[in-house]
Amino acid sequence: MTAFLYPHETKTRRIIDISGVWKFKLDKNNEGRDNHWKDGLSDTTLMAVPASYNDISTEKAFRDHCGDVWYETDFYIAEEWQEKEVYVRFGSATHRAIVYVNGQEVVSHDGGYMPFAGKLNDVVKFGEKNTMVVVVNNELSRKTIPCGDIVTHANGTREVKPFFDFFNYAGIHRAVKLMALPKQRIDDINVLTDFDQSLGKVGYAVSALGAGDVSVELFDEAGKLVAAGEGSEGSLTIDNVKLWQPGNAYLYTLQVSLSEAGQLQDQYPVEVGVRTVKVEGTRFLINNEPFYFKGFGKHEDSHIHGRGYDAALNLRDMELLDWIGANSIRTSHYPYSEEFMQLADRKGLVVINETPAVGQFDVMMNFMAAGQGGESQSKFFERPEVQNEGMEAHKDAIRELFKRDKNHACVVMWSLSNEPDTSQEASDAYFKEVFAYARDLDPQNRPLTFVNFMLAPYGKCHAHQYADVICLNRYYGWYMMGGIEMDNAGEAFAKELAGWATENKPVVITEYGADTMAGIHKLPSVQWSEEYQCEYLDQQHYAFDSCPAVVGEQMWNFADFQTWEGIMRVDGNKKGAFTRDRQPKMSAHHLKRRWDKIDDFG
Ligand code: BDP
Repeated sequence: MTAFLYPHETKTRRIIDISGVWKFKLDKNNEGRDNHWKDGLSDTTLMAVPASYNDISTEKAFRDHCGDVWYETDFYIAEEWQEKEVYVRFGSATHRAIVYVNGQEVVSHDGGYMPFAGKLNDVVKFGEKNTMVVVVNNELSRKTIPCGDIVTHANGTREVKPFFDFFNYAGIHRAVKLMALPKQRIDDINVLTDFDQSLGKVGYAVSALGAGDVSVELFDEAGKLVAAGEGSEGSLTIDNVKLWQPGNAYLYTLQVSLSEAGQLQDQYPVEVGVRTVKVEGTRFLINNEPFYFKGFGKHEDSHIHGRGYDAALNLRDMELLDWIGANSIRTSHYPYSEEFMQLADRKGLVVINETPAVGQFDVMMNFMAAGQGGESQSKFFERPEVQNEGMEAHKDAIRELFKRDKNHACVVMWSLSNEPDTSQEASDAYFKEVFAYARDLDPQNRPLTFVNFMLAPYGKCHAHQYADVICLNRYYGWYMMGGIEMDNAGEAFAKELAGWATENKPVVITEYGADTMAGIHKLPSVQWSEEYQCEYLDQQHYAFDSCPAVVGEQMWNFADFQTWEGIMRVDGNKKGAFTRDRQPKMSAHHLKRRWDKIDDFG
């Protein structure tokens, strides 16, 4: 668990951020592993950490690289850290990495959006300079999460072909930190909250490494002690509890201490929002009230940084979400940074937390075929590599996400996959196993879902029976029934929704959108114009309002974002309500007018 507790500095923990500008080298000929680049790089250029490496250079070779890239930096470890356990921790490296310190491997990790940490005590020189080399790889296959493929072109150039449209940004995307931790320490904490009228309850379970007695104290936002307890498991009560509410967050701090013979060994804080989440029939209840999701599917995506962590961007996004009257987002299509999740807790932003399982169907062309009313040719879930290695990678991704994010009040539901091809019969057995696996992992037992795509409309989906909430991505009026036919899109969508409503589960529309170039205005509207996007939204909203089982609408996408290049996209996906530089399109004002009138509850 060492990697999964966020690196907070406390009385007993020391953290140093070693992000910055590091040495960097593309492994154009795929030779670094054989030629021991782990021992030190030559002929390097420079790279920002954290950042995607793709959009920094002016060379295509960087942007479109397939395979390994190498990073190197030097760091010191203080003499006085010898008594501690010392780790290097990466917030994420996409999609996989191996870390070497002074030539020796300290950790490797698969999966591009989760933290990992390597122990340094046996490989570092305390009080002296140490060298770290990191190899990061961006390849995708049907055995990886997310899914994709690699093609080799006539001139020998290899290209990653993701089975999704967002750009396959890669690199060290989140901060790299040195951590000095006590040997006897807190290793894991679970919280479970509840309330009964004005009485709040915070259940907790702590596991520790090494001996020691656990005690906990709960503080309110003013720093006042409101409850305390002894022992590694227990329940605290809060009089006159202030609930964590959408748009109106309140966070207590659970201070966990580990002591031996009266000596403090370790201390670690967890922010706790007291709230409950439940699905009842077609209603999604937060704090026992029926909640209506208003918001977006997002991306971690911006100019230059790519998918690299950007604190200013995250704050701007929070401001825009607030302005437009949104109360929720989905972390499409991978887990976002820990700092984003902390902000969501703080701001009361409701989050559907998605794993990086995206592209679980054979080719993008199926998607095109579906838009034209064709049948999927995909045999994705019949492939042994998907059923074996792919399934294992998927389970790893779920387990790690739940471990990292289980205590966040903002997380109200887990999305296990985006748009898998559940029109195939073989997807039934696959998702039966994946859902069964995930069911046991969340101490808070939050609802589980996956996001259904239009190839598996009502009556044709083989996996929705395992989901607590039906999440639908639909493009009536864009990929199908676009242009002159759009006037019928709302009715067609409403018809499908009426089918889903008979399942007696809540329905959330997790994607609906139309590509729109900011600044193109047409009267009458045409596709890609700002007018069309607004008219498109009206058609969708008509359908949602016709169906009482619909408990939420998350437009695709919050902002324009970078994609692979090709005939479907003009320098990116332009379905944003905001542009990539976070300014509103006409549709943003249109949405605001609607969402300002829809209450969070009701
Ligand atoms: C959906 C995908 C999303 C795409 C969107 C689109 O879930 O990632 O960006 O379509 O085509 O199928 O805009």
